[in-house]
Order: sequence, then C-alpha cells, then structure tokens
Amino acid sequence: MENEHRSRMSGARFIAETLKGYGITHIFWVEAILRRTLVEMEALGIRRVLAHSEKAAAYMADGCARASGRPSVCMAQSVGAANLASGLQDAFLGNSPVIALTGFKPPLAQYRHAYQEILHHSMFDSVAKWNARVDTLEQLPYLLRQAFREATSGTPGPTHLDLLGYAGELIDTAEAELEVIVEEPFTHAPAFRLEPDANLIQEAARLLEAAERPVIVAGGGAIASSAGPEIVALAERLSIPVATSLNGKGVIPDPHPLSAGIVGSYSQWCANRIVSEADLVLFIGSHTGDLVSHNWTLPQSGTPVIQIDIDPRELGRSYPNRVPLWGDAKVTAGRLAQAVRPRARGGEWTAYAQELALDWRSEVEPQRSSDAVPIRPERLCKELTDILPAEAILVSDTGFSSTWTGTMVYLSHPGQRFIRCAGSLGWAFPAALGVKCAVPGLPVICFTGDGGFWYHLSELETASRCGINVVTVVNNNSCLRQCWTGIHAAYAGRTGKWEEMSRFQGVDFAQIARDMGCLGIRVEAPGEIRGALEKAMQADGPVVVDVATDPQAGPAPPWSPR
Ligand SMILES: Cc1ncc(C[n+]2csc(CCOP(=O)(O)OP(=O)(O)O)c2C)c(N)n1
Repeated sequence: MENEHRSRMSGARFIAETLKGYGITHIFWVEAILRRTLVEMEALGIRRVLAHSEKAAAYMADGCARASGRPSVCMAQSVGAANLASGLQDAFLGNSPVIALTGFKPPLAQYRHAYQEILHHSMFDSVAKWNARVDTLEQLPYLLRQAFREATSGTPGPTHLDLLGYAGELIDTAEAELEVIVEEPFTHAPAFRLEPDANLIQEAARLLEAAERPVIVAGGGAIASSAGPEIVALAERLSIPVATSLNGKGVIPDPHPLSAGIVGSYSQWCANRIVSEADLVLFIGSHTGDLVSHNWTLPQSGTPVIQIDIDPRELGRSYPNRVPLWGDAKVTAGRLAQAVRPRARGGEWTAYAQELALDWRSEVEPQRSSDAVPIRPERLCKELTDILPAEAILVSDTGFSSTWTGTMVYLSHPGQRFIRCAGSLGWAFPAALGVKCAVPGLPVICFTGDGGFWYHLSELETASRCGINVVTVVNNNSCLRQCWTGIHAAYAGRTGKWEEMSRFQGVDFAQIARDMGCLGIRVEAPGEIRGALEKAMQADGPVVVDVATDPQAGPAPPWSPR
C-alpha cells in the first residue's frame, strides 16, 4: 500500500477495476445505481445484466455465486434497497457469497420526508453476514475488500455496502488517490482450506472404524468445498452409507451402492430410516437444521455425532459432537479417508442400507414410468434424468419442486450438479439465469412449479435480451399444490371455497415465453416430454417447456421415527 502505487481516480473507476480484479464477470442490477461505475464496467468487459426487479437481480447474483464458487454482485438504488434485501434472504439461507451495493441519500436529506427515502440499512442486518455504510470514497478501498473477505471466509454469505448518494453517485463520481488491491484468497469460496486438528482426526477415525452402523450426512458445505470425491473415498474405505441433504445432492452419484438418498423432510424414506437406525453419524458441511433432520428427529437424540464444518460455531449447534472437526470439508474428509483402516463392513449394515435404497426406488418406479394423463411429476423427473447431460446443472425451486427433483431425478454423472432454492418461492428461474452466466458453456435446466414461475416471469425478457440460454421446465399444475394439506387441515372438515386459497387459472407458459422472445414448448402427454426436452436442449436461445401435470399428485409424506 505504498503511496507510489496510488493514483488519482474516480470511485467509479476504482469499483469497476476492483470488481474486475476479483473476477466479477457479470453485474445484476436495476436502474438507477452507480451509473458511472457501470460505464467503467462496460469498458472493462463486465457483462451488465439489467433485471426487471431488484429481488430477481439478487437471485441472479446468488445463482451466479453458487455455480461459480466466487462472489457475485447485485445493486439497487435507495428505493430499491428493500427489494434487494428481500432477495438476499435466499443467499443468506443458502450461504452464497453475494455482495449487494445500494445507495442512500446524504444525512441532510434524512428524517425529513426525502423523496423515496427510508432508513433501509438495518433491513440488511438479517440477510447479510456483514453490513456497512460508505460515507466517503476514502473508506471504500477498506470496506470493499472487507465485503469480499466477509462474503468468502468461514461459511460464505452475503454482504452489503450502502454507498452515499441515492444512487451511490456521491461515491462513484468522487475522486481520490486510490490503489486497486485484489486479495486473491477472497476471490473464491472457500477462501482458505483449513486443515483439521490431527489428533481429532485420529479420534474420529477410531470411532468410525468401530461403529457398527455409521452413516455420513453430507450437506451444502460439502458441495461448496467440492468434497464429493473425498467423501466417496472415505465411505468406500469403511463401507459407510452416505445420505445427503437436498443441498448436498450430487456428493455421491445416486446409483452408487453406498448412496442412501436424501434425508429430512423433503426426502426419500430409505435415507430417513438409515439415519434413524445409525449408531454414529458423521455430518459433513451440514447446518443440521430442521429440514435435513426432519425437525431434529434424525438422527435420533443420543446418537453419537462427529461433525466437520468450516465454521467452529456450527460444531454441535444442534447435536452435541463426540468429535468436532473444524476444517474444510474436502481437506478434512480426505484426512479422515487416509487415517482410517479400511474395513469392508460386508456385513449386514451396508447390505441393509442398500436394500432400503433399492426398495425405495422400486416403490416409486411405477409413478416414474406412469403414462397417466395429466402427467405425473415423477414421470417428468424420470424423463429429465434420462436426458440430463453429463455436465448439466439442475436448478430447482423450493417446496415440492425441490422434493420432486431432489428425490426423483437421479444424478449419475459426477459432473452433474444440483442447486436448490433455500426457501424463497420463485427463486429458481432468476437464479438459473445467474447460474448460466457463471457457466455459459454448460447446460442449465431450471425446474419450477407454476406458482414459483409466476413471480419473475418478466425475466424471460431478460433471458431473451441478454441471450441467457436456460431451459426452464414448468411443472404446471395450475395451483400451489404443496399448500393443499395445510389448507385442508385449516378447513378441518368445514365446507368452503378452499380452491380460492391455492388454485390459478390455467395458463400456457409456452405461449407467454414466445411472446417474450423465447422458445416455448407445451407438453400435455407423457410421450411428448422426451422430444420436447431434447428440442429444448438443442435450442439456440432460452426455452420454456410448459408441462401440464396432475394437480392431484404430491410426494409421499416424509418417513418419521415417531
Ligand atoms: C416467498 C415464499 N412465499 C411463500 C412460500 C410458501 N410456499 C412454499 S411451496 C408453495 C407452493 C408452490 O407452488 P408451485 O410453485 O406451483 O409448486 P407446486 O407445489 O404446485 O408443485 C408456497 C406458496 C415460500 N416458500 N416462499
């Protein structure tokens, strides 16, 4: 940080060069924010993706970050800040390194009814790991680098910088002596691959060797750390079944004999049973929240637990740890795999776990191959499994969408990836656009219900305008199907217009897609799905495959030990 490395430059130039240096390739925003910076970005070759809402811009950045393993940036002006904050919720829940930039009016405008201005800063407290205000350009170099450090280190997550000026203009038009510094470790997440304590590795290895019914539960942290090969190696050395959370799907290929399936509330019953019967659980990169544990009933209380996490504050949060392993998932699973003495558990446990997984598959196969009209979502998932390219990324919305894709689409190639909404309905479509921006050469397929797709339909125009060629498959049952059970329970036998709480008018999304400049294909019979998907995968533009499915079809309720 010698003075001679500094030069006089505008905030705009500084921000654009710094983002470029950190590897930012795309910017997702809604006008009007940091206009001069956007001009500088164009000159530096950063792709500018103008979205139709701030929430969608945040989702795009989120998808881009999750797919690339690098920070991604979204921006909004002051009156759009609340919308942007609402969009950061999924990045926060999904541990995604999104950096959000907003503007705020100067102090003299505050507290006196300034046009379009509220105190929005604290809205980011709940959705950002770190939330700071930039009052002068001189602060910016420190705070911008801090935003990257905070986003990428430990458990990744969103950060927010609020810049002076409703559009941040008092920062980007200002000039100062500045130096562009890029700290390489924080250009990606994980920023550091922390080594675990060697003694604790030995302790964990002995416990794993001695257990009769061990199981691994791998979460999103395992995916973020690319720990799949090490986890599979460890599992194979000790013949340990591997269950995953939805976020962990893909850690082990679905057809692998040690794959136990998806555990939790949106799950396959085989995985829930295997985890409930385990005598030792190794959590790897899992937040052990209510979804993966089916409301903390899996594993059963009292089951010994070993946990690997990049953030020591997670070790034992919901399950006291027999051995806590603070470290990067990939490195730590690799160390464990080296430390254990191979044990072919040939015995009953592995065979039993395999049998349960196969039983689950046989049980759902009739639905997966069903020729029924209207189409069963399981059949749609089977067709997706069959056409999914070896390097494809499947992006799923929340609710039944993630249950259908998580449990009924089988990933058999190590290059196939699954990225799922952390909970905000409507996330998948804009997020998939961000994913595609991160990996333009790979096929990206979005799976959403119609309820989810309605949220951000306008981004079809963005996809078409910016040439973001995502294939969006709409499981169109003209209703919010997941809500039916709760709605019927609320009626508790009373008569009334329950449909008003969840039914939509039937709409042909393929037609809407065509009107927005995309290719639209409507599917109404099971036999048409395959051809439609193949055509979509070959298309030279964004595609919507609108599949009319059976509103009566819902996944089986989760298996519970209670
Ligand atoms: C922002 C937000 N609002 C509401 C919900 C609650 N919710 C979860 S799933 C769901 C219905 C989803 O409907 P659709 O996308 O059509 O899929 P389906 O259940 O019909 O398969 C709703 C309303 C949510 N998860 N997120």
